Amino acid sequence: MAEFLIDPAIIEAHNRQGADALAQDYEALARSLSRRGIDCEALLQKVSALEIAVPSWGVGTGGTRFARFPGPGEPADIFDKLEDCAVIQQLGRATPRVSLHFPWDAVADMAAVKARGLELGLGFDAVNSNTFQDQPGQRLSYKFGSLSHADAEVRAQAVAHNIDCVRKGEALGARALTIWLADGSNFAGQSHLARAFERYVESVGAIEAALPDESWRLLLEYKNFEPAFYATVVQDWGSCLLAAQAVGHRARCLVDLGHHAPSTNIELIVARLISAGKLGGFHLNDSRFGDDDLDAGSVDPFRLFLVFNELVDAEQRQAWDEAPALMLDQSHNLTDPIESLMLSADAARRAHAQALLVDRAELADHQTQNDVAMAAENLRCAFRTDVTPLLAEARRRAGGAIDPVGAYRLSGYRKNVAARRPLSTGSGGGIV
Ligand code: RM4
Ligand code: MN
Ligand code: MN
Repeated sequence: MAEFLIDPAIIEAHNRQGADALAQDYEALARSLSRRGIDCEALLQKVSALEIAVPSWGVGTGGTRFARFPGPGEPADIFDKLEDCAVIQQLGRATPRVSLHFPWDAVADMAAVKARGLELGLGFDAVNSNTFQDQPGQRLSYKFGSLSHADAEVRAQAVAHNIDCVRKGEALGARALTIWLADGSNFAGQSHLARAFERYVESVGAIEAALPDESWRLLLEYKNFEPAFYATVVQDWGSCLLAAQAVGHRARCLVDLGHHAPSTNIELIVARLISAGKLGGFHLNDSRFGDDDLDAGSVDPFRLFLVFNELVDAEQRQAWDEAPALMLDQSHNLTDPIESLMLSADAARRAHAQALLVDRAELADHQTQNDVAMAAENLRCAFRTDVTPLLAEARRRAGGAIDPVGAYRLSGYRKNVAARRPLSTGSGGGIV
């Protein structure tokens, strides 16, 4: 039995207020879905099974390159972060695992972190390495790169850090390491484009060889720009796929939705990576420009739906050996991170539910007949279905809140932690 940080009586009382309306809305939805030949209960089971990991770095207030405006009661260390993640899970019931980032979340006794997670009802998802910053006391600098650095000693240091992250992940019971690489150049001629990539692949190969067993995955991120603006070593899915293919079957590509140019067709990339057997996972968020990490589904929910549409299609075609891992990767500059993360997990489940509503036999017919209007309308029909009562009912049945943000506000959790956690500083810009 998990230790609850929000008094279950508060959730129960809040749920009681919304119970009648939800029962009516759920019944109405079930009736309208049944007219479309869809069993609402079966849909609810599938939606309830979708789990999304929460990033430990997402529960702190983020910033822009210019400034960070701290929020009240920000977590000071990994144990505080776990508490916030536990609240997200207690209310939302969609996020049972946390993704840690090292060295940000490193402590001497990682087993204590695992134990605390267990107490709070949390498990651990992919661990993340960080060679995009220098740490105090670090022997060699990453100013000019890490895994792709021209100097073999710097590369070895970066490889060793990643292997250390894997060991920490083992202590937590995690099964994947995610690498996002900041390496690249700002000037034409600064680095040798081909050799830098070769060095990256060699380094990643060394990390892959150090994975504990066959069940582990090495998830490689790509990003089109920043902090390198002229050339980024792993700038796109093509480079990422080449690396994953060169390294071996445990290496897969991770699609961070925010790591693309604004009008990129991400669902097409998803389809390609599935075909290649190399789609390892997602960092979900929404984005206007690239790596601005807005809340998933907050700007363009249709785009999120189209991504999930590819996933459901692949699942039903049995087009993969394993489903990709789903994680959020967001920066919350203006909102309470706990609220944003609950709403984002809900957005992911919503997109999944809508994708499950697509009538794929009918869609295939429209595609065969080249009935463009009806094919497009088929997808929009699924997207337009308001599955809000289904998502709320899934939470309620799992012991969560019908309205997670409402229950959270009622609980006074933020005020309580603000009273005991030291105020964090707002100086300087921040990446997350
Ligand atoms: C990067 C990338 C990584 C995350 C860092 C903090 O842009 O998305 O996943 O580890 O930000
Ligand atoms: Mn990411
Ligand atoms: Mn990012």
